Amino acid sequence: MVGFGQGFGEVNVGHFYNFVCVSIFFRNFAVRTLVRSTPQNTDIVSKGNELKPRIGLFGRRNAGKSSLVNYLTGQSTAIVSDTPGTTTDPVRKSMEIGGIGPVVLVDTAGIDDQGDLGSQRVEKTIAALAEVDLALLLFTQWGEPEERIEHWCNQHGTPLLPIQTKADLSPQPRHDEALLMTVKDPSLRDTLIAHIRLKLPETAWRATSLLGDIVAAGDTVVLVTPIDSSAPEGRMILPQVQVLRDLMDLHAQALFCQPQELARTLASLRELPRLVVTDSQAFKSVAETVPDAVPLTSFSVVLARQKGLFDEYLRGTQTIGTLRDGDRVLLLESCTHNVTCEDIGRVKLPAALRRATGKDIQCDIIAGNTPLSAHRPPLADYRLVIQCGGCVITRQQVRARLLPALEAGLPVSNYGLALAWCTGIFHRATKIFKQ
Ligand SMILES: Nc1nc2c(ncn2[C@@H]2O[C@H](COP(=O)(O)OP(=O)(O)OP(=O)(O)O)[C@@H](O)[C@H]2O)c(=O)[nH]1
Ligand SMILES: [Mg+2]
Repeated sequence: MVGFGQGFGEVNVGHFYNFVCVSIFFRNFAVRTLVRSTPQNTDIVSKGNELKPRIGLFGRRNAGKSSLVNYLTGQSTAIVSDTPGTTTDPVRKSMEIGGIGPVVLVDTAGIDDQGDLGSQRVEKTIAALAEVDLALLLFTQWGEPEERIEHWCNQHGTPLLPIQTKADLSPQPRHDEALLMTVKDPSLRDTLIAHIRLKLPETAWRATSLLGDIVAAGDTVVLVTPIDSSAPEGRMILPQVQVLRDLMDLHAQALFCQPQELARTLASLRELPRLVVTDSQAFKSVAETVPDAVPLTSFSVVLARQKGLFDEYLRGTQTIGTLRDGDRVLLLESCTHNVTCEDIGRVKLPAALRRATGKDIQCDIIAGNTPLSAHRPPLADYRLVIQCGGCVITRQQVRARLLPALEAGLPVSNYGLALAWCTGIFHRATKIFKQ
């Protein structure tokens, strides 16, 4: 009897499991067809970390998050154990997804962790949630913790893929839209990848042109870059390289020069350039040389448009004109190593703000990933938040970084736009992008 009962049970579960997998197969046939019809991005062969979309794995402790990272990457990168709370800090692992390119998987600590340390881990998990382009929500049972993540994603517009894990143990679906998964079945990997491909927004992985709406094939663009003591040895900095590459993709002509050679460079052209892009620090002298008829902007402004919340920046920057004595401004710097940024954030921008406003303004700076919630004084004490160009982070990470400020109703700006305001060229530097 016992044997029959066990066998009967296994057969039933097995049939149901097979039925579920077949349903998934047919459901995903449509997915595959759709995925195949999306444009192939074969020209992207490698990306820096700042361009790789982030896919986060969230769920309760023991939901199978680390197992799924290993399943997806085909490597035993993440520690897997049946002890709840094995993963403590977010762990990042790169992998390649066909048709998309490299992505970063972010394995996180369980969202149901408890105690003092546990709640600190949950805080880190929520911070990771804010910076991902797609959240995979893993669960074996659906309840309050899952609804909390779902609600957060709905509120912040983060795409969510619910995944019911350990379907080999319990294949009964517990959520209408969830994908049934088990790491015991290697054949489900393609289905999972197809769903990820479908859910990951194209804006997260397809690099958008920086100047494609302004510059056409055959146009000439002059790029002004001072080579001074803050310029790195023997190379150009990333924003300059990015703009150059964009212009080459657009089949435009790019002409580099230093500020002192700008007049000669312009005079050597048979017709006026379509655009001049300059380093922010040289903006003032460059603006005096470039004729009014030629649109002028800065590398930082070009990058702010691609990476940041440009409309919010345009509005927020005007707050500089209303700053009063004693007001505090918070500067956010995403890298902790770039000497040029340190120079701007710690010295040039605070000095420029004081000079431009004639007010005694107190500037504080946060470098790296320190959560804004942990910063003292609290956000409410600030009149304005100014974010750096974010050249080492993704667009979603810039958004995540500024989210607490936006939620607190604080105006936000950007290094390039704030410097442009302080040197009196804000309107000129942004005019071309408002037309
Ligand atoms: N049967 C079965 N077991 C699984 C599956 N996925 C994970 N497990 C097991 O579930 C346990 C927990 O897996 P982990 O991947 O460590 O879970 P986690 O969500 O990373 O857990 P924390 O790091 O503690 O939050 C381990 O014993 C895994 O072997 C699955 O699909 N089927
Ligand atoms: Mg884990």
